[in-house]
Amino acid sequence: MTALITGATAGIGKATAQIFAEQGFNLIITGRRAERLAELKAELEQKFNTKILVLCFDVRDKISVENAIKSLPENWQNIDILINNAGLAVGLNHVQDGEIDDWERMIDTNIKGLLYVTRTVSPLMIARGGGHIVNICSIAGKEVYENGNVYCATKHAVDALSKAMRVDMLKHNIRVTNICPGAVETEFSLVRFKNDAERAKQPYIGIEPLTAEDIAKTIFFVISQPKHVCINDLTIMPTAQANGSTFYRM
Ligand code: NDP
Ligand code: 8X3
Repeated sequence: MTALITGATAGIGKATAQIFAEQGFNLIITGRRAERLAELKAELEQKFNTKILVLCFDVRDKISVENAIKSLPENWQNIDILINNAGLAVGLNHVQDGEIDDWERMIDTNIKGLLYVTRTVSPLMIARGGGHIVNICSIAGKEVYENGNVYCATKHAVDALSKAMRVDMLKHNIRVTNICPGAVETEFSLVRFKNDAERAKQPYIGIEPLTAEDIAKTIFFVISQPKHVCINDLTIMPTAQANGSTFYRM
């Protein structure tokens, strides 16, 4: 089995690569930070009996996405599982104070990037008669919260696209799963707060957040179901988080 994971240089994508490699999957790991991808490949190939292929590209660049995936050797084009994970939040402001560059980064990465990758990989799955696409959405794709505006809108788009893909790809035997986590402690908050490490810790103060491994295990559970079972939509939260904006902090 071969899986392609976008955003494997950190957080949920990296943890997913670790679990999949442990389970013997061949992996195509992608992201923009080439050094981290090379390190992860070396680590996983040394630890586990698996093959790892690195593709370094920015999901926002549709030509790079197409060229990278089309450059895959023929045996690596047999992609069984696509994990559309690469994504980010940048900034946390009211709409009237928002930075337009931040909005564009989120829209270009979370919506357009996911579409470019899906547009390139799904025909390969169709040609082989099936596959499984897992879109990493968010609780922000189910609800909105103060200051979340554009990030929430991008994840609502992912939620809609998961439903739409499920319909369009039904006759091609492609399962589509939408996974919606609450707060997961990764590099996400550091990116959202533009490398302000102190500010980045705040969302996790007084709660036990989810870990990247929690989500990776959930992804593995979803893709391990028998062929006739599709988990369409899964929301997973820290016990101390009730919804997009309600936390119980000790
Ligand atoms: P991290 O910041 O730890 O990891 C994000 C990954 O996305 C990195 O590997 C990064 O790789 C990749 N990425 C970002 N932008 C691009 C780009 N333009 N092109 C290619 N790769 C890119 O965050 P998480 O692991 O937490 O986030 C993963 C997904 O989970 C995101 O879609 C996020 O929205 C979602 N999510 C996160 C939650 C959380 O609380 N952490 C909760 C709910 C959903 P590189 O920088 O090397 O390109
Ligand atoms: C990330 C979770 O609650 O910060 O998608 O939007 S949240």
